[in-house]
Amino acid sequence: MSNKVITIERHIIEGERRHPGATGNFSAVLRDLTLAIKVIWREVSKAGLVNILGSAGKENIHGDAVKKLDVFSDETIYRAMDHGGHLCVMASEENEDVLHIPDNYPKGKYVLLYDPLDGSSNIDANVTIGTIFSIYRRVSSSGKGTVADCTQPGYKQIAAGYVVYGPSTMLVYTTGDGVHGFTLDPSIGEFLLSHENIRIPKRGKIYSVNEGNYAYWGTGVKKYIKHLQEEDKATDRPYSGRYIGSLVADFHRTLLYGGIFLYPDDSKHPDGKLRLMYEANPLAFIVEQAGGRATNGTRRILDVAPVKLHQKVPLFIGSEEDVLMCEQFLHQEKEVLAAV
Ligand code: P6P
Repeated sequence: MSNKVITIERHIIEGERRHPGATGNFSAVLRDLTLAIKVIWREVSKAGLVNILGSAGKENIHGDAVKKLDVFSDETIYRAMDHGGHLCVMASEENEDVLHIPDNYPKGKYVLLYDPLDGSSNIDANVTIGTIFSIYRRVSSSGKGTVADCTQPGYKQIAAGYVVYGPSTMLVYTTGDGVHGFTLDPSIGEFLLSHENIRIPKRGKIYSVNEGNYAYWGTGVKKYIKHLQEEDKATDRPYSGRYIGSLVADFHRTLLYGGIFLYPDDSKHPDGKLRLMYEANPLAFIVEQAGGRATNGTRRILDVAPVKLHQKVPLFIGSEEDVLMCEQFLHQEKEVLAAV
């Protein structure tokens, strides 16, 4: 007997039914977002054919060359979400300021933050890229949403998810009730439940970091990576190194296979490179819901108090035992520095 065919729409609605007093608005937000993701998938999956590759001739606020697919994805999500009446404001990694809901549309009680197409530097090489999103309840009382609505600490998230546009396209999300993965069936254009209640292994055998930054690393990170590379059968080392350079792809592999992904702060990236609101917080919510751990080296990612919309944060994320081991090396470095 084959497994039940459960679409993401059905999963969302059934999940909401388990929350007494749920209004259905939240389900509508996720459903609208899923439609936008299917539209992005359609363009990403034919990117090499319709010559929409190449730079849009613009730079985003971080100075990265913006690819046309980035722009398309950013606009697709905004247009899919601006009229539903469930959001009071949005914020995108590609836009410096918050994105207001047009005056002619009603404002709702939710906030959507998104990275429309993460890993975009890989687009022309046909390497896996992704979309990341976070949903919060508004903190402002009514009307237009504010920057404060978009800079809440990560533990306030009510949902988070990502899409990985790879050999198959998968959508992974949590609403605080476990982590669930859906694989897109292109023949019917539906995301079908394929990975129910994903749990990250307590420890893995893969580390994922850009070793090209070795010269900039602190001694704690250097000693930790060297530790993983040493042979020691008693502690199942050495680990394998895997780095795609596309956060969603590196994180998705870490979530399913275990291990650790790290983008540390270093002398070239004093605050790390990844963004707290658009990357670290949603993935931290997901990894904790799957039994893993995420820290900036000194504090749980979800407890970091945001000070600005696009702030960067060091990220150490993955299997609980691997992240705890990494933290030991980081703390030893701080103790040595403090003793000097
Ligand atoms: P580096 C892609 O541009 C990105 O934002 C993430 O997807 C990825 O993890 C990281 O940057 C890669 O950065 O410095 O290793 O090329």
